[in-house]
Amino acid sequence: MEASLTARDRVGIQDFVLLDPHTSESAFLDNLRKRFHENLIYTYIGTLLVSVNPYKELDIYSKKQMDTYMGVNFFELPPHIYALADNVFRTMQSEFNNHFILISGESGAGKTEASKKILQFYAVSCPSTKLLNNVRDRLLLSNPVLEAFGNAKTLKNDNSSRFGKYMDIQFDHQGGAVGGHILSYLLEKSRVVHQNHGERNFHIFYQLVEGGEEDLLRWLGLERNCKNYRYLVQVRWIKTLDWKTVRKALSVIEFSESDTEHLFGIIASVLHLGNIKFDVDARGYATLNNNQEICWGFLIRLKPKQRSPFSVDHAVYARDALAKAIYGRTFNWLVNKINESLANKDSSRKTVIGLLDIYGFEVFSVNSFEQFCINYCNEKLQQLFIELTLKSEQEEYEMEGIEWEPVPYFNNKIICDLVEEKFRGIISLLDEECLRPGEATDITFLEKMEEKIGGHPHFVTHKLGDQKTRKTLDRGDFRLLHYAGEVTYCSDLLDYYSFPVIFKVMRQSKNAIIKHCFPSTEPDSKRRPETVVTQFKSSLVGLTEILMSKEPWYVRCIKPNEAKQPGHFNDVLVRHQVKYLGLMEHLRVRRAGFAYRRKYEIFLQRYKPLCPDTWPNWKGTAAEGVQLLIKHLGYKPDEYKMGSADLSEKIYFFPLFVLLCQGLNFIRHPRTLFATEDAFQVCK
Ligand code: AD9
Ligand code: MG
Repeated sequence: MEASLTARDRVGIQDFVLLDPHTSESAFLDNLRKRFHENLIYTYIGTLLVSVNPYKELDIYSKKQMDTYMGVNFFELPPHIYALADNVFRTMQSEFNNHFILISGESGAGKTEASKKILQFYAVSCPSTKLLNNVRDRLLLSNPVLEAFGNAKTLKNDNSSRFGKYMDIQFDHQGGAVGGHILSYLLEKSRVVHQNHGERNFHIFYQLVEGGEEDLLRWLGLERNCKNYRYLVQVRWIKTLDWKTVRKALSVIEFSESDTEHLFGIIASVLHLGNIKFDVDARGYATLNNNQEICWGFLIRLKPKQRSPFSVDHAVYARDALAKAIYGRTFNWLVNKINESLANKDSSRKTVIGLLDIYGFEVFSVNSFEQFCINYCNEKLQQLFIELTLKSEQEEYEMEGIEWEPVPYFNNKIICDLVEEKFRGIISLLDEECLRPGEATDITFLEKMEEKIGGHPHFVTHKLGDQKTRKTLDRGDFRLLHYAGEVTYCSDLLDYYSFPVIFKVMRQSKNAIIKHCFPSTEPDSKRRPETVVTQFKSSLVGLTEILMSKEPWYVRCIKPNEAKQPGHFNDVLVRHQVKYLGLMEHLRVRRAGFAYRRKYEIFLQRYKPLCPDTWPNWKGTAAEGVQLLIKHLGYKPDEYKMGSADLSEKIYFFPLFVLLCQGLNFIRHPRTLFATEDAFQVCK
């Protein structure tokens, strides 16, 4: 007994639900810290997995570990990302429905690593045939390619995802991974032309310049020195995947020689583009020594029946806009190309597990359009988590007629509304300003926000005073009090320049990818296209719909320190994350609620051997059987509850679409047994 107490003291508890019912935030933190120092980075809250970034390689991801977790009951082994992956897989197999794993946490917390571990687990644990191995390799190798083009070093993370990624892995009846599909969300294109101090451009640029074969570099007109390229001036060596890995990955996912040539041609031309320098002519307009057509596109903006020459600033802006457009469109082409290679042509029914790995919440000293979008995206995901866990779980008790003391929680819907509400949300106001090119400025946008949403408790500007946060603000800035912390944004979110001349030139390119990315059916410049932020908002609505039609699972990643150091557990930093991730509330609902719930039939099936005299001649209903069984096992009335929701009430929980696809068998708890923690111990 004493020995086990000592062990528990040392390594903490592997499921927070087993902590004292009145667990304080400090006790929660103590448990996380204890485990972290023992290299036990995973802890459960029921089926939710909390993961603390160890910032060092741990010997827990071997093939042997994978085998250990394969097909084993979730709670029977120490918490692990493999246990979660396996549980999701087996639930999908037995219930034949679709699932998703939402991996969240701030920048550098370990989301991308977690998603890679899950994918690797499926790659190893799924049935294998020659054909399936092909798919498996492509699924795995899509990662290094997308990381090369979509990740970069930031101050928060040396391998920070600068795009959002949702990946569906499709499984056949036997559980073989037969295909996949990737959706990408808003790449941070501005990084191509500008990086903050201490940050880098996308990895691929350095991989090419530093690792590219001599012949290739010569052909591309590149020198092996990053310092020679304006877009790469801030060179700092970091460990990334090497050039050869990216090359090999490209060939496995069916990129032809000519595809890769064109792709690297584009990367090189972006670098060359960045090095174009403009001079000033006698009238103060931008000129170029070089008189190529593309250069002409940078110097003159065609307005109807009028040519207006550019200043140097304008010309630089046009050059950078082109570099961003080329890179952004090429990235989308890349994702489509990968999707073609992952596509499953067989039309038989599949089930999917979706993996969501999005850029985490981030705060820098200067935060602009990209941070606004990234943090808005994180608000939306937190909102989804709240909707699906804290809110729906409490509603379920109400519906099942179970006595319940509501657990209060902070609902960040108020912040989502502030950003996205029709007509008066920040995005709407931004759209309105974008409709007034030439008139609208950062300041008019700011004034509009002050007028329309000045009274909002989560919005602050210089003029409104700093009562809400008591920190000074510059006139051009505004601050949002996000669920995860305060962020000050500069108000230059407006972006309305378009350069049709350059795009026309692009269409004449001999590079097949460029030709494809700048089609001649480009929406004409007279019709106002949707602004980038509105497109982003719509894509997030689409993502939410995709997720809501699936069964959710959660991995909440925590960053232990800002210095990316192993062994450092910063209490203040971790406490803050525990707070805003809503982990205490989630635990309270789980703990005060019912850790275990099973459909009567399933419970009976599994535990009737504990009461062998009664079966197999039992004639009553499943509910009566459960009553009998738990009485026989000696449970007291306050240790369990019998749910009473009927089928029609339960339908409310599941989107009609899923019901139609899966048939009524899908409904898991038409009548549910709820058990308290002690009862749950036996059930385990
Ligand atoms: V961002 O929002 O994309 O900026 P992520 O994705 O949350 O961020 P990432 O997974 O990239 O963070 O992890 C950051 C770094 O932490 C990795 O490059 C690893 O060096 C380190 N890390 C994260 N998880 C683990 C792990 N399970 N084991 C070892 C880890 N190292
Ligand atoms: Mg990431």
